[in-house]
Amino acid sequence: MGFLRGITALSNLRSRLGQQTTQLGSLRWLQSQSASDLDLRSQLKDQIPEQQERLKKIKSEYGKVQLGNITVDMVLGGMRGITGLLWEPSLVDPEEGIRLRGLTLPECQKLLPAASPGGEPLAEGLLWLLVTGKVPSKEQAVALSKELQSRSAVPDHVYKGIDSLPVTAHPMTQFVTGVMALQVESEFQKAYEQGMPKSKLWEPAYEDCMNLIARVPAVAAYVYRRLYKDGRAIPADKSLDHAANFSHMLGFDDPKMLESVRLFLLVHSDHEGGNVSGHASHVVASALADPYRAYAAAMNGLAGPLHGLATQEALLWVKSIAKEFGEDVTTEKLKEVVWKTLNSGKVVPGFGHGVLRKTDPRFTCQRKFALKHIPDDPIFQLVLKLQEVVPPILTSLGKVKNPWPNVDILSGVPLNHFGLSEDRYYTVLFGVSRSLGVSAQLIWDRALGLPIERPKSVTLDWLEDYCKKSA
Ligand code: CMX
Repeated sequence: MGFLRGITALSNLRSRLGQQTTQLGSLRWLQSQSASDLDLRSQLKDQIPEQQERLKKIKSEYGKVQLGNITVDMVLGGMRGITGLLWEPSLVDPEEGIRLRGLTLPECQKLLPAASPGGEPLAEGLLWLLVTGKVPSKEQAVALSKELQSRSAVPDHVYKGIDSLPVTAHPMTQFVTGVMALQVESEFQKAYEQGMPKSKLWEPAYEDCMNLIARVPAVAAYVYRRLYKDGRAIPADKSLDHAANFSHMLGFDDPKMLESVRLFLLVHSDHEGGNVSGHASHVVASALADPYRAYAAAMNGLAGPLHGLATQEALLWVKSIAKEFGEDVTTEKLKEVVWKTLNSGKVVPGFGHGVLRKTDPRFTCQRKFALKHIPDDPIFQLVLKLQEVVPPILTSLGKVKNPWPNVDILSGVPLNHFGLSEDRYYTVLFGVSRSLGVSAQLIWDRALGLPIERPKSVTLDWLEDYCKKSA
């Protein structure tokens, strides 16, 4: 025993001595390092310029190198031109623009049931079209309206969740918080947990999507009333259609405002699947996350300034021009403003597009509406001038593929005219509209049993090696 204890004591001493030597070594090594060597951020900052140059070089020297059916340009260029998603409710042609289930926007306006003869389509009819591909009768649209109303009650905890945020939180943050609070009632999640087979999952997906569409207007209206009005929610009016009731809950009952909201829901409802919000919802749902989670993901993408936040940015921008230079600002002054925006490193909001190569038909559709209902609105007049001034300037940059106006430069103008003037709220309106298209696809995702999405990614090292070998 004594011998054994002696051996243990010796080995403990050796290991303590060893530790001390190592600690001394570490200390010396530490002393030899500069503060920036030990700081992750500084290390990263040093690496970035080199990697940026590397990326540029790969693009310029090897952009056209093929990787199977695609090119290096496509891998590095936000996957432009890669057909990689199935999306049923709509399709965007670069020259012609959007078709909702094969119908152009003017065709939708002509064929879908309206609240009054010749008026803008009912959102319920539009939803029917997006889900089934068929133009509904007025009776079918009214029946769907009743179905949505029967699903529209929002649990109190949703409002409490929103109330827990500071009022300074962006309206989209408050809206998405409300959407995630709605998620606790997901039928899809329950059904999955209970072992529902994949082939039947479209049914709870349908339940969630319809509940979501029915409830988001009240959630959105609550955010609006909390931020900009007296904080008291306006109860739903069951005699109104989906869009008109949304307008009513926001606090606007002018018949022309109701028409503006119906048009807004139409033009923003869907834009095929590759845009950030559509794509985000699709990929999240592909993991069999429920429709609330998928829609919330879409909304977080929509809140980016290059996508749906452009609605807010465009209105803010045009109004700031009107404020600074007056409504009858000269063309020369407008050119200066556009250059100033560009030179400050910003994009010109409401112009350009990732897929379209012509003026956005959603812009044209709203222009027609504005000419009919608010022809003398000064902000509308200013947008018409910008429509002339901006494209030649963007073209002169030599890199912009589409210098023409998109949906966002005009979509806020009629609503602004009728009193909804809070620019920062506009992306929430866009989000309520998108619930229609995104949900229609989420139902089909599950009905068609689409698989989990898993595109391949590569590293810069891999890409460079591959390009060099190919060259
Ligand atoms: N103002 C300034 N520069 C623009 C521009 C604009 N309106 N549109 C494109 N460009 C620039 C791009 O930033 C890009 O510059 P870099 O190469 O220096 O990065 C270059 O022109 C090429 O871009 P592109 O291929 O023509 O367009 P992208 O597909 O890259 O981007 C979009 C498309 C919409 C993000 C871009 O046109 C843009 O930023 N527009 C303004 C924001 C906007 O209105 N977004 C809403 C779009 C509709 C929607 O999703 O709701």
